[in-house]
Amino acid sequence: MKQLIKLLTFSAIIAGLINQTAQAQMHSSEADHSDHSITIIAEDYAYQAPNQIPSGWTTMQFENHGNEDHFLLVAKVPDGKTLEDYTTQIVMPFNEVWYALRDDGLEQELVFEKLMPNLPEWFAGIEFMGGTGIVPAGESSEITLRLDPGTYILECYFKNEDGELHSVEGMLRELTVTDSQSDTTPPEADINITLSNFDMDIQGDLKPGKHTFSVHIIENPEQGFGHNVHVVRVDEDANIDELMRFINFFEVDGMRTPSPFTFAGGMHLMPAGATTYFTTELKSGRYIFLSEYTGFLGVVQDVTVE
Ligand SMILES: [Cu+2]
Repeated sequence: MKQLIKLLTFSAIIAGLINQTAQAQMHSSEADHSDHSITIIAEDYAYQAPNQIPSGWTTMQFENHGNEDHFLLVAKVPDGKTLEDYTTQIVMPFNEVWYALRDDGLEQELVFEKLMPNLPEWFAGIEFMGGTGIVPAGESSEITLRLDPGTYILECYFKNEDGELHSVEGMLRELTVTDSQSDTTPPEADINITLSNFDMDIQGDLKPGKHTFSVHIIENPEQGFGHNVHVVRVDEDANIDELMRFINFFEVDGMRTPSPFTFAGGMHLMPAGATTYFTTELKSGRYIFLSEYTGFLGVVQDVTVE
């Protein structure tokens, strides 16, 4: 019976995808106008998502149907590069370095020295365009990004209990953004987060309820990878040093199942100069807003929602 339900759910997803593709084709043959919203489902370990979407602003409803935390990182690869290139030339060298950390005691300070010679030149041409923060099992997250035409990779590199990367286990998918233009406009934000290399500024009324956050990165050439934001719901006596350790991918038990923290929204790595949006529901209590690449593992805003 369980198997049947699983199968039925799967067929429903496929039917939904076919429907979405048909609609997208219809729109592009009509007048290239569409209000564009898509659903991306995370499972242990795969994404269900459309194969192509129009360019412009896209709202992504991300649903975690798995039993572990997952996230979505949206990476634009240089023209001509494919999912296979990304897997073999980018993910695999990262995975090798990860294994060296996990199994051979490689020191974190030596990670880039070991990694960089194994990455292709085109690694520098990858643009991380945003994505969700970490989304707990059974939860969902809504983000809005502006995407130009091109080839994109969807990726989750959270680790399972055995310390295998979700990406290597199957959470990698190609998404084509077509020349057709979406008419979607960005949402109206009531909270504005501005990130620079060493600061996070949060403007707005952080009261309980649903909020749409804008995230803007101030143009600054120093941080090549971009910036991100994690929203984490914590207890009064939470150990913030432990949280900062957990969010560090290079820690052996960092970003790994079982997650000891409750993530509640955010925005994945995005480029300087860009603005993105995420919607999340806040309850009353204490939250940590952190940016792991801002100030190089360390910008933290400790806020009370009341
Ligand atoms: Cu995952």
